[in-house]
Amino acid sequence: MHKPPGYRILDAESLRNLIAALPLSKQLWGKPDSWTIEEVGDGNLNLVFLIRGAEGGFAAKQALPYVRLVGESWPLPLSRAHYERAALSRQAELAPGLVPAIHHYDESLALIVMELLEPHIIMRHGMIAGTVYPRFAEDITTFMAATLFDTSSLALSAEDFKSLIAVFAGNTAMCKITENLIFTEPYTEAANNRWTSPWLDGHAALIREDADLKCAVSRLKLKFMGSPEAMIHGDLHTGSVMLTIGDTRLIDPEFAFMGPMGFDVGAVIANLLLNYFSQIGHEEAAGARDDYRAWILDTVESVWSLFRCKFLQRWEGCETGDAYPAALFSDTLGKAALARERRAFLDRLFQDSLGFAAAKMIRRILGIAHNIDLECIENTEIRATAESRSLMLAHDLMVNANGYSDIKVVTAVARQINAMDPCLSGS
Ligand code: SR1
Ligand code: MG
Repeated sequence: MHKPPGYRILDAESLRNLIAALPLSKQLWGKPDSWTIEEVGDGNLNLVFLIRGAEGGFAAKQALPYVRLVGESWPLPLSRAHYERAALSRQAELAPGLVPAIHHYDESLALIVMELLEPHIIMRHGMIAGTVYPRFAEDITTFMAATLFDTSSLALSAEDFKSLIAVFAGNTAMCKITENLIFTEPYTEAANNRWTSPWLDGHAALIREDADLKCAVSRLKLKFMGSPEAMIHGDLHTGSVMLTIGDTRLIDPEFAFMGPMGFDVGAVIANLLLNYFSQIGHEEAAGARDDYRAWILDTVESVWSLFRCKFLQRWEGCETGDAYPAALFSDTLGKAALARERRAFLDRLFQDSLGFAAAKMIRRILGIAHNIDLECIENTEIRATAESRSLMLAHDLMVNANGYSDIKVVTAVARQINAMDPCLSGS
């Protein structure tokens, strides 16, 4: 593994010295030894420090040369910080106000010092607590429509589009994580896999034996590996969202590359649905979270319908992309054909998004990296009920995506599955 000269793993004191020597330290006020610095990273990969002075603060994220979740036995290139910075910079231009500002970048330390988001919290935690986020659907769809449409060949010239492919082409190690952990390992007897045993043993075995499902997930993997449609965030789950009631920021695009748009849209839908099914483990009495469940499913519907609308609007107002040259569609018949073409494109993207959502739900239950939404349910039987309901929906979404003509069908089926007898859904 390549470690740039000068790379060292930081701790609070070495970070204090490093920041103190930078001009941005003035924004913290007070002497460096008065700053508080704590390492708070709870993700799978990196160190995250919060640095607070008398008047302000920063967040500093450092890539480790290995996967934090597993340790040094699983090396991982530091270059992910380079791609994260490249993606964050591009996202800041395309979706202003929806990503944290970068204040300093040190390539040799794989360190990004950025805006401290306070009092924002990770969305997953807020949803476990039952907090409604009224801005979320608007903000996430603005982000996805802008970043996905504007980095595609629907908006860009052929030259600019290919340059963007080149910018992210080296992020192969991060793609490989996704290719293995999402599209392969949950469908085989991989050493990394784990699930809520013994309740889900049967589910896990059925998934390993289901040839149709394995074809469907491999079709999605093919699309992930070979469809550079747009610059995708690449890991857009609710742990990559920091928010308050009135402000939403998307963080952590270290998996960014030119990939299929549906991978991002599907990640958002999947993580909302996983949280929906997890609510049985968070409510104080049966039904106490029903209003919250309704908000989650409304949000799932809004995410797709607002995204579709905003993406179409961007396309309708854009004549710069080389994929559909404006000159071919300038007459009345051409305009009508292009309008139909746009809708057909969105229909295909919807199907892709449901497939990717399904893959993301299955990996969080049977693969290595689980979601706190489900993991924090201490009663294993209740957790298994939530997980098996999630698997039931995911399985159907993946093999039967064409049967879901509309996002409201997805939420209706989720509601039905959630109402099933726990014994049926947990067996
Ligand atoms: C071993 S890394 C596992 C997962 O963590 C990240 O958040 C990605 O989702 C990745 O798949
Ligand atoms: Mg992350």
